[in-house]
Amino acid sequence: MYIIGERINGMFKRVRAAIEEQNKSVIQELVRAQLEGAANALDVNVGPAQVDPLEAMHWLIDTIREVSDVTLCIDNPKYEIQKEVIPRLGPRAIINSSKADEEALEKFVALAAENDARLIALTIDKKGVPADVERRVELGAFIVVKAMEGGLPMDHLYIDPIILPVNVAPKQPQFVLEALRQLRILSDTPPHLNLGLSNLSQGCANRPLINRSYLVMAVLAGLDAAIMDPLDKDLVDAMITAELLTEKMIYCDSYLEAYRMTNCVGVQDRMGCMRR
Ligand code: THG
Repeated sequence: MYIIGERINGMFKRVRAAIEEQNKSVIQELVRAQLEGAANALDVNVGPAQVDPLEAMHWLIDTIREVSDVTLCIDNPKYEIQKEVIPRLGPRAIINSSKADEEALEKFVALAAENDARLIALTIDKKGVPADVERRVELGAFIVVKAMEGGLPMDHLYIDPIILPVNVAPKQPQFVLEALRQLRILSDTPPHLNLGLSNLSQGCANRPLINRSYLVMAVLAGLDAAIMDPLDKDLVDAMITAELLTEKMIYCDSYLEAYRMTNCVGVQDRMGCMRR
């Protein structure tokens, strides 16, 4: 699983305040903690902070870069912002995200291809998030075609079938699992599949348990990337165990530590190895 840490998001009150007050230490502590957790990349989202969004994005990136060269996932739907930021980040940066309409996809695919960046594309069209499996898969197929036409390698494409809160949309978690199964067999080299996991439990009790239970099911359905909370050790352990049980790794008594040793940036940093 490619873990994109969700914590640097203005949706969280502390982060919002840090952005508004330009308090670097709050952000830099979240970088350190998420890399110590199991993050492979960090999502960066200005959220509802009362500031210029482009300036705030630059400030967040500069603040993160003072302490780490970890891969960043720029979470903003506006092309104008992505086009300013992505060329400065170097290869493997992640554009999060494009909707699945022709105009948006052509622009975002070109931006990703030109900069050797990766793209998360949502199965959302002008009518919003589909209520069913079929439309999600149809939009997924459209995204794959547009990526191929624009010269973006499948390995750089992440399709996100959008998970919604289970308390208001009780059928959607099952529909998204089925969409993942079908999206995985869309093309010979399949696109990666991503979810913003915490959406699922917004406004619910037992949030960690709901997220953890669903992540295990989603791994079985083919999910291989998630924007999620890398500070939640139980969540990460459940994900690693789901990967063990679907034979993505071989069992050994210390499989949890073995996964972290080989897959996690924080551990690699501590060991003085290359960061990804
Ligand atoms: N797909 C893609 N990108 C995404 C999402 C997605 N980016 C944003 C979001 N969804 C994923 N990130 C989060 C981050 C935080 C929360 C949910 C999803 C969250 N925040 C608390 C809340 O709303 O209750 C904040 C409150 C607080 O604790 O201060 O749950 O789906 N591609």
